[in-house]
Amino acid sequence: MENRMFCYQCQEALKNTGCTVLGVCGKTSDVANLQDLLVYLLKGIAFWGTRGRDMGVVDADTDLFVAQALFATITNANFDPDRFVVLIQEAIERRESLREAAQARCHELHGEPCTGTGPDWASWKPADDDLDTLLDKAVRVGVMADETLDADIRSLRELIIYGLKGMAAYTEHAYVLGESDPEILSFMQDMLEATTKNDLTADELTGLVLKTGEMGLRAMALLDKANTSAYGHPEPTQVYLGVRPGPAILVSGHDLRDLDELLQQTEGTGVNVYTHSEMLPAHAYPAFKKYGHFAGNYGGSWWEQREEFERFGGPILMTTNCIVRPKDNYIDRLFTSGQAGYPGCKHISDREPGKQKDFSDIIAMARTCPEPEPLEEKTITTGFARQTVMAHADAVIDAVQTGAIKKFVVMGGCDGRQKSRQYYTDVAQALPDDTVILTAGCAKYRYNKLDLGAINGIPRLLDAGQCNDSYSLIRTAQALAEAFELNDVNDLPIAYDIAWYEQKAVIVLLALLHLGIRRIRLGPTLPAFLSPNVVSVLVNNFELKPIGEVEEDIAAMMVGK
Ligand code: SF4
Ligand code: SF3
Repeated sequence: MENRMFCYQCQEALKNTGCTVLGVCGKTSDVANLQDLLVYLLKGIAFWGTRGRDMGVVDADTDLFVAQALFATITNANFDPDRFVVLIQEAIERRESLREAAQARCHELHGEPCTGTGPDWASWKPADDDLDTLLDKAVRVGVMADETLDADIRSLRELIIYGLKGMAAYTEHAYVLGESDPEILSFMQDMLEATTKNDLTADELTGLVLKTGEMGLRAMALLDKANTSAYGHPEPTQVYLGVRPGPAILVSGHDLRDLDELLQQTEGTGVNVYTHSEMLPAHAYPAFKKYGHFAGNYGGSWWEQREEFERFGGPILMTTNCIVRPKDNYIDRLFTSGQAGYPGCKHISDREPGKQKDFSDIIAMARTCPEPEPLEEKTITTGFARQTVMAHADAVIDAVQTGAIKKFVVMGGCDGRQKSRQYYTDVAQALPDDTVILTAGCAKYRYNKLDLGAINGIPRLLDAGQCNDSYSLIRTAQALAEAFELNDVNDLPIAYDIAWYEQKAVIVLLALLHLGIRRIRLGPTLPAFLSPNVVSVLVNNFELKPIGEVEEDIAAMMVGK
């Protein structure tokens, strides 16, 4: 069939090659193409933004806009073509005003009018407001637009762009909570610009990939600071998975400020609030524990939502990814906020300065809906972020020194639909009793309901939180290396068996590579966007490897391979 789109940014890319007609995720070809056009125009903003910055022209709002727009293109966040049309229009307006400012400054500095238009992405404008005009352009600017481009260069450019998308998501979450870092934002434009440079070699681009990892780590640190400053340090917390009587709202995604404001607005209303998927770790933050109506976590991983949302009965708020195509019988109960979007779902407007988002429609709907149907009666534990683990450092170090803990296995990342992800459940179950699993992100739903026991009071599964809380795992590893007086984190008794799905996992992976972490197992498949030569570089320099058979992988990890 004719290619109507091309996207290979996530782990579920069709046949591990690319989606060409419709996304496996449900993304239509129009949305995929509009996302390509948006990224193309962001490169145009970067063209003028990087040049303007060199001359002292800075547009902080546009710098943040680039992050927000990149965030909107991550897998399973926004499926709404209308929202992408608006973002495209805004990108063009912002690019033009940056261009004018940069050219005016250039004129001032050099005394001559500066009228260059730059390349197509820095100057293209649609002839009219028609969607078809945008789509006509969009199909000519995507990942495969230049068929003659060297496969390794394309691979490295896309690796950088997908890393930036993950970084953008974390950065935007931090900004929402009032933490800022202009260097992260300017780096995004430097890298977008770098992906347009034909004179950069594969080696140079590989260097930029690792720099992207370095900046990704900084974005995760910024978000960690934002979350812990606003809501305190996560504490080990038992989260109830059942339901209680009363109307309810389900909150999913990663945006803690949305949850915070929703909890405030539902307090005293008789409406309970439950978390879903990546929002589960919110229960561990001290600031949210005061809410008696913060009732528990409902359901499992993102990809199981179609049945669970049906059974939940009440309204559901998706604050970010992962949205799955909703069933007709709950689409009118599905709301989106922030960069998330789905056609036919009501989108909650962004907050006005000094005000909260207005969740009154969701709350009013909750009162008219049936109570949630129970799914399971159980509790699970979360909240083992860096401060908690370090508070018990003596016990952890002692357990390692006495041999009670032989190995930590980092199994963080994303979950997904593919059956082969059963591997992670099997590994968690088959790991020897003297191992401890460190996790973060929604990958944990493959094993967080298993009873894995404890070692000297230390649970064998330590969940640090959301995918961005991989930062906590990194800090924990660094602190252990210090405690054991090791210069190299690779000498720690830690193995990495990571699951990826979308672009936030890409930036976490790049952050680990930047830190020089070797012998990472990555699954369930290696990214389709990595060319064979790029895979070879990662294998040769970092001993990165695909997951294999459960028993063999465990045996290898136990001996540090
Ligand atoms: Fe396919 Fe993933 Fe792209 Fe969706 S995000 S279109 S599933 S590669
Ligand atoms: Fe999961 Fe979508 Fe990535 Fe934040 S909710 S980790 S996949």
